[in-house]
Amino acid sequence: MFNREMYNKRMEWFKNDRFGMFIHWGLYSIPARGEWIRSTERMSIKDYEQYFEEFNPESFEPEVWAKLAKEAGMKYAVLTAKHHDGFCLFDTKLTEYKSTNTKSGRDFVREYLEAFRKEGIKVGLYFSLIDWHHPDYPHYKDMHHPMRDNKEYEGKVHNFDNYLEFMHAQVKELCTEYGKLDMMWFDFSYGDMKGEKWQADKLMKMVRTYQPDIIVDNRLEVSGEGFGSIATQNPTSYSGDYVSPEQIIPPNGLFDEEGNELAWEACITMNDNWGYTALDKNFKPASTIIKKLVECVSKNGNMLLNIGPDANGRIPKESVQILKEIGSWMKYNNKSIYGCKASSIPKPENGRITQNGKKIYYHVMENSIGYIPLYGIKTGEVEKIRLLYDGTELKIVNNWIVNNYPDIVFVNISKTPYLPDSIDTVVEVTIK
Ligand code: FHN
Repeated sequence: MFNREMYNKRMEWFKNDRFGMFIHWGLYSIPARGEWIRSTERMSIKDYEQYFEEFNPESFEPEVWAKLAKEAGMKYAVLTAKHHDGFCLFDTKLTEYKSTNTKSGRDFVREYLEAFRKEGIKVGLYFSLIDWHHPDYPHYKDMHHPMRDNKEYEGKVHNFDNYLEFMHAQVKELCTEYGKLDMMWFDFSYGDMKGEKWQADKLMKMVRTYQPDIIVDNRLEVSGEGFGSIATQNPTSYSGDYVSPEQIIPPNGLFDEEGNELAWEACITMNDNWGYTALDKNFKPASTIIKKLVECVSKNGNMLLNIGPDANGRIPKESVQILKEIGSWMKYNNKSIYGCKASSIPKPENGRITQNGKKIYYHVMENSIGYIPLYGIKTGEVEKIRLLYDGTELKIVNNWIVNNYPDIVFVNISKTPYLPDSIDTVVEVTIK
């Protein structure tokens, strides 16, 4: 039975923190053509073996990653403990296909967890339900397996129960040997590979036995497509805790069947790939990402922003630059993100609104001619108005220019045609 009270309790930090770092990193960082390379290029285990032999990320310094995440204002992080290729960044006892058996000899999951916890960042692990390295994972005619159209595998029998035992035992290792985990990011269900096919009820009961407060995404039931039973009044035991839209911000936010707000987290790449992709320089400007983070919060959502470190363990310089620029904005404006949610005031034409109780944050992204209109509040409701970044008092304008519009509060935030912050100038209105 779904316990709504316990659910609300464990979701508190998630709904408060709003901004996290996704980290896709593994053997696929060497060929640098994306984390699906085995599948897209139909590589056999043997073809892919060279990367296992080579993997030795000498520049891996999780402290540097953690400091950068903190500087960017990120409050939680999720690292790929294992992606679809089956390679484990942790010292699992269940397969030899793990980082401690590479030249590096390191348990990267453990080091990541320590470094991020030290910076006060909540820690999550991504765990692929799919495993293209395991002999008992379906190969031929599977929708995604690298050998899906290789006739050599036609008719091969795979003992899926055996795979499930292995997969569950790996999740147990992560849940029992690495301290408190704040989040588990299962990825992903497809076709009939969903729900009880993963023995999801048993899996989730085990996860919650060892990590009672852990937050889990909804992908034991769905992929980036579909919401799953968390959007219904009767979630399954494995519904997960939130919806995980991928590469999209839900246009109108998300609501459950009864119209109640639904927790969600948009996972977004900085360029066009999750894993390090050397030729992909299609990075979104920091200004766009800042505006999109605000958009998520204004619709009751979170943003999980991805980095794909290279084979050496270094975060691409473009991503570093973007994170620093986001950090410069967050440093002065984070009160309009953390603890904030959608406002009942509709989106204004000059930007967006986030709200935390009696504090309404007007994110002004487009300048006006003259005074700035703050929609949805009346003069009599206002206790005070401040520019968020430096606390400057803003007086309500009362003159012949604005007097025709008594239902809108106007302020003067700049004597020049330019907004003080061209990306997003945040005006904090405290209401009575
Ligand atoms: O196939 C993966 C993909 O590589 C990546 O990990 C994303 C992140 O959300 N999830 C899957 C596709 O939905």
